[in-house]
Amino acid sequence: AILKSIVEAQLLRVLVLGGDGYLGWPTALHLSDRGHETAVLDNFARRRYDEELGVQSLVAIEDLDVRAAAWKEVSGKEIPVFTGDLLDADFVYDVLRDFAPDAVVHFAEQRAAPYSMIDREHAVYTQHNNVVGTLNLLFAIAETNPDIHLVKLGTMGEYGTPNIDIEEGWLDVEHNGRKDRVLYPKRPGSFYHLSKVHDSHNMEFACRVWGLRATDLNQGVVYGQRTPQTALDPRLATRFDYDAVFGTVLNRFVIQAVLGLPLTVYGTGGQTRGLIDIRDTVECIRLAVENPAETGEFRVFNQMTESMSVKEIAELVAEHFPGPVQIEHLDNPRVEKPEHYYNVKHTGLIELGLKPHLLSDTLIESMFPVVEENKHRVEPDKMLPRVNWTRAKN
Ligand code: NAD
Ligand code: USQ
Repeated sequence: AILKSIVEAQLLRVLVLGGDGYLGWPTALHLSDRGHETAVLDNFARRRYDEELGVQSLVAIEDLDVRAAAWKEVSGKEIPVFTGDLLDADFVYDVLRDFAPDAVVHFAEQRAAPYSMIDREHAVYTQHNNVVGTLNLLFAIAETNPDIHLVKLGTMGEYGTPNIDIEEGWLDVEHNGRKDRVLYPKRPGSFYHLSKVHDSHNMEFACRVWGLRATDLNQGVVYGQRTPQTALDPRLATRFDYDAVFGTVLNRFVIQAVLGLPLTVYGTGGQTRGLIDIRDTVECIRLAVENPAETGEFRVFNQMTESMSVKEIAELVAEHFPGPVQIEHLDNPRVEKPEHYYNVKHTGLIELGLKPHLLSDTLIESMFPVVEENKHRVEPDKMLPRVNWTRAKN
């Protein structure tokens, strides 16, 4: 049945922007494996942030060309590599003309909230890189082929933690006896998360006025490192960040548990977030690509599979780790509500066929061994948060 559905699925040309990153690379492999003609684009900014911060991925990663060659060896499939910056509009137009994609999957942004809160320079860099990169892309799509389906990574953090249910992108409002459907109100928690809100508005406008088609995937915090394709060869591994700037919460807690370091819960740990397994991320992208938005439609999915408070995440890691684990509550360096209502609608991707991997089922087998094999690469000093939300600094 799986073979039949693969044969029946329309094979597409898909360009993955940010294809050298944590999620972009495994997504490119998943799409290529599925039979789509897949290319990747990246400017390697992420590798430069590592140099700037003096950190490295927990798992060693190969250069993008080496990864693409390894994939050819393992699968027989080509993944062409385009090297360049989305801020270079001519380059973006040229790549769209050259590769002529049916869909563009856009991961290529500065994605760490703490990085955007270091100082003015990092906030400006983040918003300029993210907002202008996406704008260049919208213009290039509109001019070269407005039929291209843009699949864009947004974030659950666009919504913040409102005291009402979080809908999928849109909200039906009744006000003074009249009704309308409006973009869901946003209250993000960092200059990075704000950049995603600005992107969403620009995309909705481009769909409304130029008739583009776009899917905005408001993704929760991702965990995990291996996918069926990256596990085929060590040269296909994707990055795994543990430092306090780029490491995400569950990945960090797992690494801390293996290293015997206390799990760093910020504040009370009552703050609740949406989570998703990396294997579900790549599958959600496939589902969005294979089921495009309509012409003129700005479609939004909440790409998360379960919600959990930070304290619950720490307790779960401690419960599953086969050894002693200490949980430490640090003063929260961020400004965020410690306790709040959190109820998110996330049925769109399930309706397209997503079968989620839930956290408690899969944590031990998929993550502890990867960390164990690579723990000698960790610098424990880089685990402690140093970026503070309350200080504005030039
Ligand atoms: P990542 O930093 O590992 O990958 C992003 C890639 O984009 C990097 O390889 C980087 O070099 C590239 N890039 C950045 N700016 C670019 C530019 N101007 N031109 C060309 N390439 C550029 O990040 P990731 O964790 O893979 O996240 C990918 C996307 O998913 C981001 O947009 C992020 O906001 C979103 N997202 C990530 C998570 C998560 O937990 N990792 C959760 C929700 C949403
Ligand atoms: N946290 C801790 N201890 C830690 C690290 C984090 O308590 O050691 C807490 C934070 O205070 C926060 C929560 O865990 O409340 C999540 O933090 P995070 O660093 O894992 O995630 P976040 O900064 O929100 O950003 C990550 C990705 C980003 C993506 C976002 C999805 O880096 O690209 O957009 O997750 S979401 O959170 O849904 O907005």
